[in-house]
Amino acid sequence: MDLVARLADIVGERHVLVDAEAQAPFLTDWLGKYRGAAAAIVRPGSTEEVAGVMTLCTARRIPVVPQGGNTSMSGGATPDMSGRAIVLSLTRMNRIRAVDPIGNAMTVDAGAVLAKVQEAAKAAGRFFPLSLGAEGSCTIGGNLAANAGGGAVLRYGTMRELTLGLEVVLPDGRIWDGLTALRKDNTGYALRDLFIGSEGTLCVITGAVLKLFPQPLARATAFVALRDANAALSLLSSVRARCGDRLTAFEFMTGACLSLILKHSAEARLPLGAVPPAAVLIELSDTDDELALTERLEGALAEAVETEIVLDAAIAQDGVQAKAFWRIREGVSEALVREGKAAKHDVSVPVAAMADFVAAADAAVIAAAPGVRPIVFGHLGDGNLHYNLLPRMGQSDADFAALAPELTRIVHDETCKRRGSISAEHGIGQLRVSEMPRCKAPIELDLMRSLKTLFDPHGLLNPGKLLPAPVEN
Ligand code: FAD
Ligand code: 2HG
Ligand code: ZN
Repeated sequence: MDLVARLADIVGERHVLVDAEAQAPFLTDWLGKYRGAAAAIVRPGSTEEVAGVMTLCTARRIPVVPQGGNTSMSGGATPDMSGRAIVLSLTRMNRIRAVDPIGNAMTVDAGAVLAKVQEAAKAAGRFFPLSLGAEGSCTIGGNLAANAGGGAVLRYGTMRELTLGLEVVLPDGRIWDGLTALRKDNTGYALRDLFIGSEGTLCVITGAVLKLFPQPLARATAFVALRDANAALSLLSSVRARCGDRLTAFEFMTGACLSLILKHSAEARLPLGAVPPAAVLIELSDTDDELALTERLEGALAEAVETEIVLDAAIAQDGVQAKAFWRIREGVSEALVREGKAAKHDVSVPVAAMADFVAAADAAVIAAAPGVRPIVFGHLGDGNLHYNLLPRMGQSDADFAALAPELTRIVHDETCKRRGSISAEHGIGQLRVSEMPRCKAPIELDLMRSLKTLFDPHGLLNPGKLLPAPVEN
């Protein structure tokens, strides 16, 4: 029987898409950088159906590209152009399976949309802290596969730290039910932590047990103008000393980011007068009362104004204003897309080295490509910067695309010099795969390849992503 008919037997005919128009949204990425082709888009409705699809695809040696909300920033969920692969879309599997307010845990399907998971936690009087610009469409499976970070990592950690248990399907169709909610379990190798961050190359994640936290009842949010990244680091250190764990987010943007947002969003309004050289968005949260929290933030900022670390600051007067501050920060990616095709980098370096990194990377890329426009923002408190480069004004896409690999090498060299990482949160996907041999130790690549062969001996899961093909001797 042909492949499509067999897949339809497993998931139902309606859930196997072969029509070009129906397939289109699954075959390109959010940034519009990659395009692929597929034998079918397959939309299973249960873990057993995923297992059935994997068994069939392994028997027939059909590549499988797992996909959630398709918001990857590294081309991680887009198949290649061969048309041999199927895209396995998990979005029909979107149930909240259980919420346990006493154990502070919830069990969800991998295709559940992040915003729905946050809402379900809230409805139970609890809080799920992962928060990012794509939360209205990204899924828990994608968040896990990418080990997503976002705006609250400083306080709560990345997806790996927010997860207690996993359910996965292996390429041969076996199901591992690791859906436990244990906080302590020392019974050998941490498979859960290996699968998280594996970018769809080792298994298909079908379910997860997530950690819940108390609902923060108070928030205080400020938009702060600064001279540069050095001032931002001084401010981070003093706010942290005064506010401790209440510091939830510390997000950095250069003046160039703010100008770009103002250019592309008619409704964006800066809470400060003129566009400053740099800015940070600070959020404190607590289960205590709001007045005390706001006073704490005001105190920290007043001290920083006195010592001339801060040029100007606005504190949100209510939730609506706080949301407007966040919209500015989360609008940078969209503004970048509207401006042109950026060379995207997602690096982390030790927090103390961040200002030095920005200065060195800016100088090096401008020397290599005069007029290139660094648009630098990100999660400064986590040591993670989105170091984006836009072409010089008037430069054609083709000209800039020819230059981009060299600029990427420069940015990554500055990163590695400081013992940093070339992907802090977006993953390697296909965007960074060619940089892996330059930036990862051979022993690490070797071990990763051995694991890949163990779990996926025929190399069928998400081929071409994360791991570069080995060099033949
Ligand atoms: P997809 O894009 O569908 O897939 C991502 C990767 O996971 C692919 O490799 C795919 O093969 C794999 N995958 C998906 N589902 C499964 C599964 N069930 N089993 C196995 N593998 C699977 N990321 C951050 O970390 N922090 C941010 O602040 C952030 N902000 C963003 C803002 C915007 C506007 C956008 C568009 C993206 C942002 N991202 C951010 C990037 C992205 O990582 C997240 O949006 C999200 O984690 C991806 O989830 P998804 O469901 O869309 O996954
Ligand atoms: C963010 O922090 C996202 O807003 C997207 O991780 C970053 O567009 C980017 O480079
Ligand atoms: Zn980010």
